Amino acid sequence: MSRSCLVVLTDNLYIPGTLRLLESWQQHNPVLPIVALSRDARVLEDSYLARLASQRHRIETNSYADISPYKKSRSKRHAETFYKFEAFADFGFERNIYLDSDILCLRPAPLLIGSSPHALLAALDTGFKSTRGYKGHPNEINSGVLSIHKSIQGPQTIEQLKIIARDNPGRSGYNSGDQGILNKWIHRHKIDLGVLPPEYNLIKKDYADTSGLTDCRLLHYCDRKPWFPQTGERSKIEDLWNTSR
Ligand SMILES: [Mn+2]
Repeated sequence: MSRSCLVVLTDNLYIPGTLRLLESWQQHNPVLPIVALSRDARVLEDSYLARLASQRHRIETNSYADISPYKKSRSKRHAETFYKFEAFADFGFERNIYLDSDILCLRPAPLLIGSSPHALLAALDTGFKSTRGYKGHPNEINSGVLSIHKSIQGPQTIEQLKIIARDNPGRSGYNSGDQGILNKWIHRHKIDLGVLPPEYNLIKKDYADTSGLTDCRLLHYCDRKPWFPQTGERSKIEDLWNTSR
């Protein structure tokens, strides 16, 4: 029995990223049981995903219906951002290693695979900028890479996150979406956080900036997604998504 599982959250827009992430992970790391989560039953039927995943769970979206994330947002996708809370469910493993589908694994990630004394592992969000409405916390984490210990898995955590999302969903920028809620939750519930080095979640908003790639383990495509149709030149960083096999 493996002590950790890999958890991914996907839908019909992100499935190309999910599959590429899993392929790249397996290229550099020991094989781990994969848990795939989606609100969309058809996506969970994807033959490649079905072959890879040892557990597939359809997200019960009714329990999120009363959480309205962005008052002014036009983005439907963002309304689903809170489904990431489901990565905190208990799937029967000591640690859930959650990875965003817009991440590409370039090198081994031993700190995610080994054991850790901390309840939660995450890297800091290097792009974080506080606003008038949201000052953030001393350690503002990025929610794209998480290692979640059994002690904080289960319905109680998911309910704590939903409560914050209902009462204090945030409005814009870093104070919106799942990441803002997660940071508030870490702070409010004094979660024991271990900070991962930046190469475990190298956040790229500017794809022309190729710094940090030589020791990067997990590359996070925070701007346009490399599998989306695109006109014009692709950057070297976007090319990596296709060629680093
Ligand atoms: Mn992401």
